[in-house]
Amino acid sequence: MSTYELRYFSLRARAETIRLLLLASGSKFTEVTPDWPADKTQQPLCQLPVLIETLEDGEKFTLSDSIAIEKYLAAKAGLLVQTGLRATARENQLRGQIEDLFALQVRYARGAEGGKEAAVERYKVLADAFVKYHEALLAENGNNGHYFGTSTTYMDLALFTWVMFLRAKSNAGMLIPGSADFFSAAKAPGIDKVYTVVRGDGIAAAYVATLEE
Ligand SMILES: N[C@@H](CCC(=O)N[C@@H](CS)C(=O)NCC(=O)O)C(=O)O
Repeated sequence: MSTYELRYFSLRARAETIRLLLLASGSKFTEVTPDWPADKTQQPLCQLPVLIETLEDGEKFTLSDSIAIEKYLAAKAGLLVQTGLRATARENQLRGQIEDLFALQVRYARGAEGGKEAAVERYKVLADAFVKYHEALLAENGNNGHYFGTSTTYMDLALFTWVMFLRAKSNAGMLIPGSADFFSAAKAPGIDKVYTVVRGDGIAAAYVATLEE
């Protein structure tokens, strides 16, 4: 069985779905927090997260980019949608929409004043469209707490960590003001159901236990 090293900052942000997937699959892994920016150039693409897999025979596989890492781990755990190319394309689209909003949060948190305003305006438009689109899709699937079919897949997990990121009290000061409101239970009941179902799903139990730590 492979073992893993996950390199990231001590933040619940871009590596959260990766942590969830490692715990959900019962993988043996260690977390390393590089010294930043001193260790920046030691990373394959000068950024984090980075995953290093050590295979049973000692071979190493190093992967950068959060979504690539997530999809690799989800595929290994059998958590990607397996009902055809269109479902896979939709899964990629939905995950990409989360990334668009996440990138705007980073722009807001890190950007200069003018950049902040532009990030807020863009976020409002995209979050509104996101919620409408996802609510329609989830309703089409019977509002059962899953994007695809009747069991938890990668997209459900990704949505869970996104909503968790928005709702975490510890993040409140750095997020776009009001950004979580778009995703409230009242305004996004289908999305909230996915959040609740994943939180109570055995697959997320090991991860959820870490939230109380
Ligand atoms: N597309 C990349 C973006 C990675 C990224 O922006 N990482 C940030 C942390 S969330 C980073 O390494 N920042 C430190 C720096 O650029 O110096 C991914 O999803 O992994």
